[in-house]
Amino acid sequence: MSQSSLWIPTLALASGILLAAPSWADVKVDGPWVRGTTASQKTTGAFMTLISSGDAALVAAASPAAGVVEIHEMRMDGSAMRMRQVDELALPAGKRVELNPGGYHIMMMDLRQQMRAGTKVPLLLKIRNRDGTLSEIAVTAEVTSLAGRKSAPSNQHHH
Ligand SMILES: [Cu+2]
Repeated sequence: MSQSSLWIPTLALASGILLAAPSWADVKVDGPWVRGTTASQKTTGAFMTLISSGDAALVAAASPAAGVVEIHEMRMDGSAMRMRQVDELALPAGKRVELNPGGYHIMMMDLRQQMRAGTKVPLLLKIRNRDGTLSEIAVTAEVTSLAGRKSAPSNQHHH
């Protein structure tokens, strides 16, 4: 049920020109999922693993299923877990950046419909490249049950 990864072709590849340090990062999206909701629930979270080929940052996200979409961070504040909005999430070259229920996540608010398990939700991620240019990645996230998913399945490959 996992979806194939999405890659943005670089301009360098498209034009056939080899650049020593391409400014456009290829960002791979692994295992995107959205937590299911009840009929009355108006917020939920979207989670995934991002791996960028070059230094970049996730600066915004959008979805037709939600009126407001923000990048959030969950962190301990004394003895309480709190979340707050962050301007951006750094994607250092080659590093796996996890968005999960205990850390960074994409907060979907003002939901326009119930998130039903097994359905798919489109998300658009806005990435800022090292040179300041923006690129967008279309992601299709699978809605899980209300209990969600504990960890990214891509971390648990055994052969
Ligand atoms: Cu949040």
